[in-house]
Amino acid sequence: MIQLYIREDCPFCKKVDKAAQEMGLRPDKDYQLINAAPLTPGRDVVLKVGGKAMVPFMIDGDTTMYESDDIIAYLKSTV
Ligand SMILES: N[C@@H](CCC(=O)N[C@@H](CS)C(=O)NCC(=O)O)C(=O)O
Repeated sequence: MIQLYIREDCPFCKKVDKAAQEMGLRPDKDYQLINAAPLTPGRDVVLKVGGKAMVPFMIDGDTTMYESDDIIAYLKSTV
């Protein structure tokens, strides 16, 4: 399942989540939202896999991506 690392207070994260839902994707069914606020396990994954302390961050198998617009474009083209 696509993993989307987010922070509750992040407008770019909200934008991606909203776009995903508008595409018909369902949280917990089609993609997983994971809290990546500082000092969370999700933050550790973002840093380890992506190398940058930035959200939103997406993992879909071997594909990883920062940048909300890129993630939305990826979802549109692949899902
Ligand atoms: N251009 C990026 C901006 C992302 C961004 O600025 N994210 C902020 C949160 S809203 C961030 O990662 N801040 C640093 C942090 O959370 O450690 C995008 O569109 O995704």
